[in-house]
Amino acid sequence: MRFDVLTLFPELFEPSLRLGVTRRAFESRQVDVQLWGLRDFADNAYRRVDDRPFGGGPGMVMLIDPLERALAAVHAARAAADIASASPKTTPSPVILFSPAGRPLTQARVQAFSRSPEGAILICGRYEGLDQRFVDRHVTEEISLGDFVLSGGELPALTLLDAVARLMPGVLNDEKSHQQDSFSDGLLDCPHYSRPEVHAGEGVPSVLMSGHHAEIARWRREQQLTATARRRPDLLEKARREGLLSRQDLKLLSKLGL
Ligand code: 9D3
Repeated sequence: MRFDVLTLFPELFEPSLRLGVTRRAFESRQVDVQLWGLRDFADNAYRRVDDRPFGGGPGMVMLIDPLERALAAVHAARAAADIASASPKTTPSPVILFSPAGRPLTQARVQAFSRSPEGAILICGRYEGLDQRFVDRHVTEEISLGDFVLSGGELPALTLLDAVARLMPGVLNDEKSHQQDSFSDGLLDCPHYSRPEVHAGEGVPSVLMSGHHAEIARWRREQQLTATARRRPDLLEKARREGLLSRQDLKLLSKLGL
């Protein structure tokens, strides 16, 4: 799939796309990221991409004209690549704006992106935001990372790309870690331990050294359920509602009074 990223800071993306397990997905073009520097679409004289808001107030607004020229270039490049491809598509590309006013990103949305052949056009805002007329005409979805304030949409875009890339086949060494991901069954993860067996006088839970696979699985599930009940009761309620808990899970929770 292809992601086109419109940003004032394309250099911010390049190092991250070359690191870690997700690098495989980006370098193989399984997740094909094309970066577009918004300043390249400014009026040549000043390379200006922002101006003061009508009506006054603090901060600057991203100008509609450079944004529209950049988006037109992206649409043209995607159409050209699509016509050249073996299986041209008919669905229009989603245009995603990262914005504090967007809907929070979820693993369900990440999974949907990872299964969509068309990918998306990602727009990273800076300053106070974009001219609303651009949003109204072109943006199909606004996504936030949560209720805290960042200085722009670049880190949210990188976050989405990372989350999608690690779901590509062959990117994680162990395919099972997908299914064991926190949130794929709606629960938090269990604790993990490795060598040394004793560190600063502290051992590891003895069940993990017992070699009893069924007991280990039961202990881990219990850890997941209790951690989720204590830290994220909202997630436990959701897992209950969605029927993701087994009869054994429910029995254990009621035994623990959760
Ligand atoms: C008081 C008005 N501010 C909104 C909270 C203005 C504002 C702050 C920060 C406007 C834009 C930004 C830049 N943030 C993003 O572009 C952004 C973001 C974020 O700040 N938090 C969580 N998710 C995201 S996605 C994009």
